[in-house]
Amino acid sequence: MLQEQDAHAAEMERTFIAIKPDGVQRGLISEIVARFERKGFKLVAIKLVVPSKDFAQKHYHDLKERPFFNGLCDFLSSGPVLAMVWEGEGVIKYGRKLIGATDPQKSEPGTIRGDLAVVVGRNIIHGSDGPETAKDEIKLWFKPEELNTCTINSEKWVYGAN
Ligand code: IDP
Ligand code: MG
Repeated sequence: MLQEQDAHAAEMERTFIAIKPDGVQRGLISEIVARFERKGFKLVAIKLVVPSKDFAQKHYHDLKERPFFNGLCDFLSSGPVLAMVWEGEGVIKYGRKLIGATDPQKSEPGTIRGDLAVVVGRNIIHGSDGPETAKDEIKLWFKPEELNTCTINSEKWVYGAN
């Protein structure tokens, strides 16, 4: 049983997910949070923040050469963003699956962007694209003490270890 638990702990990962100002303004918070929650992922941190433009530029630093960078950072800092950390086995990759392709026109129906967004500049949600970015983004948006370390009882029902 201990081995099972250790294996489970080793597989655990965390990702940074944010509902951008368009998703917040459109009243899509509960719809989006519900999809991650119902899947069985664990909510580790959540807060509503209005990032400064400087902060938005830090968050999207990888894209600074792209023509849409300035508009993107203006947009991210234009209103409240729901910043979250979700935990679970495979949550980084599967979170991206739940979100769908960057361009909502190419996102499958059933995904968040496929179901709830129409254009790439207003695609309502951000999700880390890999383990390194997840680590960096969680560190940028949250202080360590904002991350919940409580055990959630439903985990044994999601993973089977108990
Ligand atoms: P991702 O959000 O799916 O990871 P990225 O390529 O990292 O996509 O781009 C970050 C964000 O920049 C996108 O979510 C979208 O809001 C915006 N973006 C990406 N490509 C374009 C574009 O061609 N025009 C306008 N905005 C774009
Ligand atoms: Mg990205």
